[in-house]
Amino acid sequence: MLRRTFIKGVTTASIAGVAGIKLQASIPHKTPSRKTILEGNEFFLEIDYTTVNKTGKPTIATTINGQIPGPTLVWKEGETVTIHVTNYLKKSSSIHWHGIILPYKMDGVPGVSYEGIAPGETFTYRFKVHQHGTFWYHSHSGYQEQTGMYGAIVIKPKHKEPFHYDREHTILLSDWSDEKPDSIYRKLKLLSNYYNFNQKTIGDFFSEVKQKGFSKALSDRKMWNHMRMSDRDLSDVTGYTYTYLMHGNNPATQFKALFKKGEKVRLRFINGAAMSFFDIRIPELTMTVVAADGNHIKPIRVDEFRIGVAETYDVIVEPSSVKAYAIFAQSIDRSGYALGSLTPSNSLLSKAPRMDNPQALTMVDMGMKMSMKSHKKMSMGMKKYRWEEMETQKYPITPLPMAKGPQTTMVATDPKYRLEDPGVGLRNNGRRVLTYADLKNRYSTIDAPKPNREIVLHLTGNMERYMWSINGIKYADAKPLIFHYGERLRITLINDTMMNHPMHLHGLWSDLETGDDNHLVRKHTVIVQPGSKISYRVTVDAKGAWVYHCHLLYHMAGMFRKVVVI
Ligand SMILES: [Cu+2]
Repeated sequence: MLRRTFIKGVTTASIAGVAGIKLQASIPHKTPSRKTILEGNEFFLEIDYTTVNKTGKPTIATTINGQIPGPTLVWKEGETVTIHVTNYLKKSSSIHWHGIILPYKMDGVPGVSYEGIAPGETFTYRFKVHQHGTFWYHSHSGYQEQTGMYGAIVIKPKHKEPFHYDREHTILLSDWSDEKPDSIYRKLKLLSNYYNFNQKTIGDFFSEVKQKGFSKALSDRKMWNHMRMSDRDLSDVTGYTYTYLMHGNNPATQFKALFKKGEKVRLRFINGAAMSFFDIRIPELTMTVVAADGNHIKPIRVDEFRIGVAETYDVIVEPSSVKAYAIFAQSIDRSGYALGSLTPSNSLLSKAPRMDNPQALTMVDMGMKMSMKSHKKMSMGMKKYRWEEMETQKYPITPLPMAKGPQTTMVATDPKYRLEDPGVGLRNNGRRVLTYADLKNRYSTIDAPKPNREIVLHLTGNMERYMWSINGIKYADAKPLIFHYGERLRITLINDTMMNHPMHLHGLWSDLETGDDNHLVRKHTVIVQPGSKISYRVTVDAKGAWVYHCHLLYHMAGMFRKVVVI
């Protein structure tokens, strides 16, 4: 199946690209700008159906200004932007500005911020830009994000940044499928591992027996069966249906980032995928990470980093040879990759390095207590990592409703903070991999009182029935979370499932506890690793109604909460 994925990208070389055939619509169109970068303080965006070709087969996409990704919007910190969005779809639509701090009515979540944008209607967003850095925007309606509705936002800073670069490129990663999202979701509901071909086979079982002996192999199997999970469940939706795109290009057409020898190049990475995490590296180059989710961090030099769905990272590289370097983004389950070239010439393309082998989840990823024996074995395998116990201080915990039942078939019995853990597939791979423990805000945490209270949220699920929830309660049955205006809240997330969940809180920053209270890194999206726990602090400084949810598109229906600030 890996082969098929690979071929999917390669055979399209001759015909790839956007075909650009417009469907007929009943409303007269004002032709939007086809520019891929729009700069200024007034923007016109059109949501429409466009035929695209990402795989060798023309397919109808939902697009913004006819492009995938939509145009990169360049704003300036301190200015007010006005954005007119017209919906030419036959269905209601919306655009949400991810990670942007703004009045809640401008946040673009249908049913919470506003009613959405009805077919044929134009909604005008207007808000002051209070921040700078790399962000993105996407539809918050149905599965429109999966079918092409996403784009990058670059906000130029008011003041000079504390690092130098000669040029920059914005690189939005995404996962494209010719299949309709409803059909993907239906298949997941029928058989949650439909797209997962890394499942162990009976042949694997016999090689395990050889390695571990029959009873150990059998008891491991029993444990996994009991959990109704497989240790190969790294992604729900894989390269079997996905073609991974780098700024709209498949691995055959390749995204190209130009450089001249001796230049420092800033790369703004955005994960705009619906379901896919990527592990990014540029073989032979060290990347200096300078920003996470738009905010400056203390620079850190790495060979590789994992980017969860909806996260952004800015890195600076200094290519020293006149040649094409591969910008290589493997999907977390190694079922495919996005590929681009950092190249001195548009005609010089890179070659993809070999993908790593898929790794199996371990007891650690299940949040289970390890016996001394297995702990020893584990720490031999991962001797670099300490699982920190960050229980420094206790804050009063506000109890929240919890439910046990069909929504929760998994439970992490011993979840740990695993900030130093690069995650499954990246442990001890011989490369210097970024972890959350490396993320320290470049500046001192401003204006940050100690939390006055804490809430604990369990990320829960039933993998077999493909149901996702928070505290065992799906969104449809849940009451809103109440935050108090002016408070400093600590949120602890415990992941009872074996998937990574990128949790996104709208309207308010998530100040992630990574070991130094004076340099809490500000994020808008926080990965909660399988079987782990993580905490952040939130200054509740924006009134209104917001949402808080897992950013994996097919998890969102259940793992979602409305937040009301009173
Ligand atoms: Cu999720």
